[in-house]
Amino acid sequence: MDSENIRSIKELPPEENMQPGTAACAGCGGLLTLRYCLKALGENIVIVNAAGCFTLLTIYPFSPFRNSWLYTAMACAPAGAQGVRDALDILIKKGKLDPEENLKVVVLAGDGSAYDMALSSTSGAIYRNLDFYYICYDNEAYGNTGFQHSGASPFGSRTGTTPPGEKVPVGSQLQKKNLFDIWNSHKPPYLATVSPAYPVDLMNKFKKAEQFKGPKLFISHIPCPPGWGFDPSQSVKLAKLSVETGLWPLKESIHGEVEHTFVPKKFKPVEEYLQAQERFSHLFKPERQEDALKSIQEMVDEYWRKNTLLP
Ligand SMILES: Cc1ncc(C[n+]2csc(CCOP(=O)(O)OP(=O)(O)O)c2C)c(N)n1
Ligand code: SF4
Repeated sequence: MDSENIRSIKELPPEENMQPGTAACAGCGGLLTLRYCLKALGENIVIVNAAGCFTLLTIYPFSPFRNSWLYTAMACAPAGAQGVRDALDILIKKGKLDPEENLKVVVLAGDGSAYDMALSSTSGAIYRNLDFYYICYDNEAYGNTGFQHSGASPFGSRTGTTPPGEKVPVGSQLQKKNLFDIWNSHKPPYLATVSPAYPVDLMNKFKKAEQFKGPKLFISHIPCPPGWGFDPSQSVKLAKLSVETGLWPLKESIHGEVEHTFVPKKFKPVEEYLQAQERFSHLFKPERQEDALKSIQEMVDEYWRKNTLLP
C-alpha cells in the first residue's frame, strides 16, 4: 500500500483477498472486518487462526483466502505465529528465502481466545516484541459453540450461559474486560480499535501500523446476527451505533500513547443500540430495568468524561 491516507470509501483498494461464498453467517461483522483487513494486508501473508467461527472459513480443499492459513488451538495462536515468524527469519538468514518473498504473520482470533484463553500467550508475544499482526474480531461471546459468556461479554447481556431469569434478571452481571488497556500496558508499537462500519479509519490504521516492527494489534467490535439477535441486514447499522453511542471508542495507541481517531459530534443514547438487539431485550420487557440501563449509560459517559471529551 502507498503511504497516502485514504480519504473516502471510494479510495479503498479494489483488490479482494477473500473470495465470496464462505460458511460464515449472513451479516457477520467479523467477515466484513476481515475483508477490509485483507485489502490492507495484501495476499503475501500467513494467517494463524485460533479455533472459533473462522475455523470454518477454510475447509479442505476449499478456502476463501489467497494466502496461507494455519489452524491452532484457542490458547496458542500467538505461539503459532512465533513459530512461523522464526521459520521465515531462519530461511531468510540462510539465504533459502528471498527477503522479497517474506510473509506478514497475522493472528486471527475471536474474543474468547483473545480476552480469555490466549491472554497469556498474547502477553508473551507482545513482551517478546514478536513482529506480527493480531486481529481480534470481538462478537462478545464464544460464538462458534453457542454464544457462551466470554471475558468480552458486556454487563446486562444475555449469553448462552447467562440467561436472564427470576434470580438474575439482568443477564450477565460482569463487566467486559478492557483488552485495549491490558494490551496497552505492554506499550506495543501499534494498537488500535476498529469497526467494520468505519472502513476508511480501519484501512488507515493498517497503513500506519505497517511502519512498525513488532506487535501490531487490532480489536474490531463485530455484530453477530445469531448471537446478538437481529436481522443480518442491520449489521453495519449496529456496528455504527456502537461507535455513535460511545460504547466502542475508535482509537489507536503508539508505544502506549492513546489518541481517539473519531469522536461523535453528538453521542446517541446507549438505549438506541441496546434496543436493536434481542440479547438486551430483557432490559426493556416485561418491564424496564432502570438501574441496569442507567448504569450502562453512566459507564459510557464516565469513559468519555475521563478522556475529557465530554463536559
Ligand atoms: C480449550 C478449548 N475449549 C473449548 C474449545 C471449543 N471451541 C471451539 S471454537 C470455540 C468458541 C471460540 O470463541 P471465540 O474465540 O470468541 O470465537 P468465535 O467462536 O466467537 O468466533 C470453542 C469454545 C476449544 N476449541 N478449545
Ligand atoms: S456466529 Fe456470529 S461471529 Fe460467528 S460466523 Fe456467525 S455472525 Fe459471524
